[in-house]
Amino acid sequence: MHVDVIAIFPEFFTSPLDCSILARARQSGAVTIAIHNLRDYTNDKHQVVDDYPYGGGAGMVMKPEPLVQAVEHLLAEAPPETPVILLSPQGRPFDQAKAEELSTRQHLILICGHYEGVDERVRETVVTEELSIGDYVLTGGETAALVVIDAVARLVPGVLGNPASAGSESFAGGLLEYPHYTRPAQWRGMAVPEVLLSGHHENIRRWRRQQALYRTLQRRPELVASIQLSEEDKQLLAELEEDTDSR
Ligand code: 9D3
Repeated sequence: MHVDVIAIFPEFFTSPLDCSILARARQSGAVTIAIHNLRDYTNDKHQVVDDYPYGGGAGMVMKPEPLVQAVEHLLAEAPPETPVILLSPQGRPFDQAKAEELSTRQHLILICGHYEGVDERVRETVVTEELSIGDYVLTGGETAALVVIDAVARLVPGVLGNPASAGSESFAGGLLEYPHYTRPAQWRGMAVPEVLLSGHHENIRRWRRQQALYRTLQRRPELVASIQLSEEDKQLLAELEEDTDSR
């Protein structure tokens, strides 16, 4: 997969994309990422990328011409139907299903918004979809682009060593994860649950499923409501209601 990012602060991306799994993905060639400085697509001496809003009001608006020049330049080298994604607070909420969908694409173009917003005609001209990463206010679209790149890149085949680790976790199964423990078995007076030391794989599987259900019910009840519970799930939940020990 190739990702082009258009930003006014290209330096923002250097360390996050040069660390850990993303650095390895780039070195291996499974994911290539190019950061483009929006100012390189201006035609004036001062490389101006923003201007005052028509109608007045606070803040500045990103000018359409540099953004559209940048996108058109990148689209010329991209496969047909390449998504052009604007990161903005007005976008559809980004989620795991969207990450999975994007991970199947050969090429993505991400536009990081800044200032009060982007001239509406950029959407009409080149943007194919608009994504938000959640209902909180960021300083700009760069952090959102990093979130999207991180969530999508790890799903690209070959990026994670073990293909199972991409799937069997929070959200992939629709539930939050069960609690994890490692050595020592006793630590600061706290014991690892007995069942995990028992070697009884079926009991461990049931305990983990029950814990995942319990946690999700406590913390994210809307997720439990959105999945299809098996007969075993219903039994595990009923057990929790009668038995304070299994919580
Ligand atoms: C007071 C009006 N603000 C809209 C909520 C203006 C505004 C704030 C922050 C305009 C742009 C921004 C910068 N944010 C993004 O570009 C952004 C974002 C976000 O703030 N939250 C969640 N997802 C995203 S994606 C891009």
